[in-house]
Amino acid sequence: MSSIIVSAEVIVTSPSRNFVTLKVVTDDGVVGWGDATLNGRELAVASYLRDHVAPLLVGKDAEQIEDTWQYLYKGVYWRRGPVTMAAIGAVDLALWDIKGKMLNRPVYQLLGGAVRTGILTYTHATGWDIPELLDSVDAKRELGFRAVRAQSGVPGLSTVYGVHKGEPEYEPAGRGARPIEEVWDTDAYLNHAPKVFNAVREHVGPELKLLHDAHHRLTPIEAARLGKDLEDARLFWLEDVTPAENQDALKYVREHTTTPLAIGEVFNSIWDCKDIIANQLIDYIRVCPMHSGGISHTKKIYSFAELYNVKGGPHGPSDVSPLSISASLNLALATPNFGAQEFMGYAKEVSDVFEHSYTFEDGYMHPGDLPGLGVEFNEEAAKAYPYTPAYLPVARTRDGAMTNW
Ligand code: CS2
Ligand code: MG
Repeated sequence: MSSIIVSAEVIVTSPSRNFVTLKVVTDDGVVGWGDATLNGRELAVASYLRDHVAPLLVGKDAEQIEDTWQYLYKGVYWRRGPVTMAAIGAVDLALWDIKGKMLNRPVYQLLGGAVRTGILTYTHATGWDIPELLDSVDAKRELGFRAVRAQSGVPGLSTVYGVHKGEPEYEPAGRGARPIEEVWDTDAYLNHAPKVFNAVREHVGPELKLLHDAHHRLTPIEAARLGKDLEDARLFWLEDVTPAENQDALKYVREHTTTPLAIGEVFNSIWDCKDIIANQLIDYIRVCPMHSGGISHTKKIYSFAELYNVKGGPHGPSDVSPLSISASLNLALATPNFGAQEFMGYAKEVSDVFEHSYTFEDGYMHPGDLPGLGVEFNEEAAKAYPYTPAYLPVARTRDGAMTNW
């Protein structure tokens, strides 16, 4: 059986939100799909793939996944970065999908097989005030989740990351030609957060795994204060307490608190992760297999993290497609050092385009046992959802200065 790539095509579609999908076809007609969605910069990755990568894939052997990865990483000179690594990630996902289909096995079986029966999965609960948040947490528990991320409104702020205003689900990217601008007030947030999480822990009892995302907004000492203030709430993890570029900052946080830390969703290569893992500055690494160079590269990050007892905790928002979720679940099933998979879920129309086989039951997900990634892209259905620009918000402090959204 030959596996020479005869075409590579990029499809941008927008069922409820924008997604970028790579379609790779071999001379035997095997089709592999890869996700290449970078929220707010989708067209940059689409062009990188369409204009610079797809022509180079034609004629290559689809079975040579690692060599193709090395070719696209070392052969570009300008290495790393979110656009480059999402493009490489999409190719990697598509080639693993093809290899699984050629061998009639799900990808996790090609990664060493399952080391667990299911993948602990967390989802998002949100509320503008504490009662509304408690109702949202209860609703997620009733769905069977054993781990829930809680995000609440902050008195005095009209918008807060992670909290939606009545829309069915939280979608941060607003449609339009320019990002919306939000106001952020760290003091108000730090004063309110302990009340929120003590109330949630009081309400749910000791069993439920509680998570929270600070979304890159704190200074090191503010992060240390928040971690300390939330210790009674016994979080499963506190995420993105500080902007991840300055990893040494976490040494100060670690000195002050035992609250477990998770960082890495904006990382895109092992080089971003090396020091933060080797210096034990985090407990969970949040890389998403597509954004961090694909299954092949993320597996290397997880293996490195295993040396330091750091666990995988992959980013799984609604702004990566079901192809990425399935890639993440396949990798998680075969990874010994694993914590929890994020899964926000999708609007109904996403399933019209991405026909997936992963399942959720009693708090755990499983990728299913269809060959490859187990997700098929419906090209006809995709035509009904044309791309329109959408951007993540920007955030300013009350004095008007830019801050981290
Ligand atoms: C968030 C993301 O899910 C998370 O942990 O940090 O939803 C993030 O805000 C979005 O992926 C940005 O597009
Ligand atoms: Mg996050």
